This record gives sequence, C-alpha cells and structure tokens, in this order.
Amino acid sequence: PTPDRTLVIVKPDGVARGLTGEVLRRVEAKGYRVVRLEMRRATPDELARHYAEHEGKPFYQPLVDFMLSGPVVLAVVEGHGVVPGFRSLAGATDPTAAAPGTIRGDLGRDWGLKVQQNIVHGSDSAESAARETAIWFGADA
Ligand code: DAT
Ligand code: MG
Repeated sequence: PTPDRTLVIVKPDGVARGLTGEVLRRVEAKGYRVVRLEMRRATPDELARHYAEHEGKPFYQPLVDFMLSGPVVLAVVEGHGVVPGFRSLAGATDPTAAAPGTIRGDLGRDWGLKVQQNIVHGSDSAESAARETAIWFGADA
C-alpha cells in the first residue's frame, strides 16, 4: 500500500524567520519522510486554487497577500497517519491558542500577530493532500 502523504508549506513568516530547518527537523524527528522539497515564490493562481475553500471570507485577501509576500517552502511528506499527524505537530490555527509543544504554539510570534502568520500549512484530509500536491508539484507528483 502507498504510504499516507500530506502537503506542508512553510509560510513566508516561517521562511523569513529562519524556521524552515526547525519545521523540517520536527517532521523528520517524528519519523515522517520528506519526499519532495522546493523553495520558491507562490503564484496568485496557485494560491487561488489552494485556498479556494476560503474565497469570500474576510481573511481571504490578506491571507493571499501574505502568502505572496516572500518565498515559501513546499514539502510533500510521507508517513503513517501523516495527515492528522502533521496537523497535530502544527497545532491550532491561531498561534495564540496553539498548545506548547506544537510548531505554532512554540514558534508563533505573539507580537501584533495576524492569524495568517502561523508559520505552516498542513493538508486537512487525504483528499486535500492529493489536490494540493497536484497544485504545487503537478499531477504526476
Ligand atoms: P488551517 O491552516 O489551520 O488549516 P484554515 O484552513 O481554517 O486553517 O485557514 C487557512 C489559513 O487562513 C490559516 O492558516 C490562517 C488563515 N486564517 C484562518 N482563519 C482566520 C481568521 N479568523 N483570521 C485571519 N486569518 C485566518
Ligand atoms: Mg486549512
């Protein structure tokens, strides 16, 4: 059977703050495997597709603008139960609420923080992971 896969993004705040290595360290320390890895700028088209479920919400445009503000690191990560497993490593969406021990809880910068600046993205289901991986790495990824 093919192992579970998720799509992780280190967002522009995480990259700018030099936290890419720390995020990947936690992923690998948990026993997950990074199978694709790329640093580059996102395009508006990729973000429109990636965040389609949030279109029309008040935070949508600030979120997209933030994701365009600097390079991101895109990773396809494999491992047993990795979809919920990485969400658990990441912690709650709002870094203020995220528990200590999680990426967002430990590393979220709670100073004039905006919720979109929460360091990482992780797919919320196997279907989302497949959809998102195709957006960022192409259908054959
Ligand atoms: P998650 O990233 O935990 O899956 P989500 O899919 O609900 O959260 O939202 C996508 C991103 O949008 C999230 O990482 C940060 C931003 N966001 C969500 N809710 C927000 C809010 N109420 N205000 C500002 N930004 C928000
Ligand atoms: Mg989400």
